[in-house]
Amino acid sequence: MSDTPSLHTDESRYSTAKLLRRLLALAWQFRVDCLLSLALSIILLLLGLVGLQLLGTAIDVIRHALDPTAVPPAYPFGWKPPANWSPLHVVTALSLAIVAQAVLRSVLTYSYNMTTVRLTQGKIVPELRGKLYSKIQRLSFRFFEVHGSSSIFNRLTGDVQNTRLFVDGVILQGLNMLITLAAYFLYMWKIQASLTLACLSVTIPLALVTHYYSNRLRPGYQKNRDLYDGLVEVFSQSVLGIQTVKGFAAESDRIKKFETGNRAVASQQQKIFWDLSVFTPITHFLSQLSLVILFAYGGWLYVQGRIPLGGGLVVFAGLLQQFTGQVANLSTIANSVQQSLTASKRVFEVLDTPIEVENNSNPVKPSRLKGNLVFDGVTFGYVPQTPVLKNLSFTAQSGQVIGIFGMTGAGKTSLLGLIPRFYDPQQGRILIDGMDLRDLDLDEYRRQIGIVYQESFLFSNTVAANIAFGSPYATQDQIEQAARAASAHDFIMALPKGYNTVLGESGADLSGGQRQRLALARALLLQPPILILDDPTASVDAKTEHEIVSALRHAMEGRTAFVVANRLSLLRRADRILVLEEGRLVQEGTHDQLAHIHGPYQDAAVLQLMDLAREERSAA
Ligand code: DCP
Ligand code: MG
Repeated sequence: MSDTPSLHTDESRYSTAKLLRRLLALAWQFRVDCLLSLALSIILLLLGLVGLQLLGTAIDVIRHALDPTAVPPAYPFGWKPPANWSPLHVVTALSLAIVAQAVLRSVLTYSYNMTTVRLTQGKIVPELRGKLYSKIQRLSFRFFEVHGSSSIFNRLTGDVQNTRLFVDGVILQGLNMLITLAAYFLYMWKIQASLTLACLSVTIPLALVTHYYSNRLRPGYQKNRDLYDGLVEVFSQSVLGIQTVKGFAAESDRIKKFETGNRAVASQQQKIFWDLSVFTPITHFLSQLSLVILFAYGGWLYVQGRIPLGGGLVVFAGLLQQFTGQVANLSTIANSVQQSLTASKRVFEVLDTPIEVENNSNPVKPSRLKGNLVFDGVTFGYVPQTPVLKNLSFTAQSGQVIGIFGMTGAGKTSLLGLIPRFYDPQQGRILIDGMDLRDLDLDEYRRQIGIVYQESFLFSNTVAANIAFGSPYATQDQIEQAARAASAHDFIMALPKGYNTVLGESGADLSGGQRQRLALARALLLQPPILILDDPTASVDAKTEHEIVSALRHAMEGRTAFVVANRLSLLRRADRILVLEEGRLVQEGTHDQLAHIHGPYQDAAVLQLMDLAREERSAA
């Protein structure tokens, strides 16, 4: 299973105290809804107490009717039944009041549930999810290099849900519990003080046990989330890479891998449940114990004549049972505390990740650029200690086509990535029309760059929408013009619905060359002064290559273009070719110049020419 590395090695940033403070701040943000929900639960509590009191009174009325020597009933709320009512009338009236109380409680319970759901699912979750999503969209590439997509998905879904659990499952439930316990305690104390203390003595071990298990559960939850990330990763990669999986007949391998992960998650889950299944019976046992104390000690008090056997004792038993029930609820709350702490750490980690490439405080919004680009002593590495581009300096004039040539891993894609400022170099600077890239408004600047990657991502949408991805306001005419310039118009018209054909996931129903031409149309629609092409013909056949190259010839006119290519067909048209070797610029010149100088370019040229000659000979 792959371990997901943590974004922040600085664990002190996520100490329990700090997490709690941030979670409380989250709840404070929704204080009005929280108060409303809390108010409803207090009303429910009071109604419940009224119901119990009415029940106690009814019992005393019946007892008194059967045995006039028994204690006379004490009526609640200063109410007294009219003198002409028989006990039957009184009991009937009390019963009706109890029913009314129950009906009112049902209605209020409904609105309590609705209020809480509206707060959690209607407000907190969408807010957190939205924040997380926009943060993830803005984060720099490094974040995605460190994190698996599954870990990101899980944070956006499950962890957001468990973070909000802190508000309803911990704060609201916890406050509700405290208030309820206080009210019950006072009520019981009023009925019989020493009996209350005796019965409630079990809450101390109950609280201790809860504390112990709460601490024990947390690392388990954390581990569980990490394992689950790994499992989802195996799954999502198998789906995304299904072609490779099938091509290499690796299905049974993947299934085995999934099974291992599946079992790991299951046994981890079981460990948590095992802890829980020991914990829950202990708490139940302790709450039952309090009832035993009630009967033993209460019976003794009755024999001593210190407590009457009547409605009061029934009310007491009812209160006690609800009291210990609430204390046992502590386990649920403790569980929620741990779950929400684990989840919120994973959510906050993302929210706290610094955006590495960002606008400075006062960015310049460039007008249309000319496209004079200068690399000035640029050194860059994905990890600062291992540079992949070393002290690179060159100049590209507006309108020039710059070819970039080099072995695989030489740093070509990395060089291209610095131009739209996907990364910042560790040393040196990059200037466009004399301005440092770091001073420009990122979005405005990037909109002036058209990019075609080695492999292009197409969205599951229509052809037209894919071409217009970077220019949502483009007209149909403009889209077609861009498609023509990219030699894509003809094959698009041959698709079942032309420009309105919906592409399968990741453009699976197009050929490699067709996808590249759509990507080129997408880049050209921006009318960018700067065009970046990362080996656009790497994965196409010679005929398609020829088509793309002739499309590109038009496309590059009037733009500063950077073209990575290994085939000479594209490079020979460049105004200048940069030859990279292990991140260093080792040669620079036109095709004709470089072809006559001993070096890596000449070697490649000779090899390709020999291949060509051999092909021609075997064809003849
Ligand atoms: N590299 C890295 N992290 C990344 C991308 C690349 O550490 N996210 C490393 C791998 C290589 C070096 O940087 O050692 C240069 O990688 P490039 O992708 O820039 O190499 P090329 O584009 O030249 O190679 P190719 O022709 O295969 O595309
Ligand atoms: Mg590359």
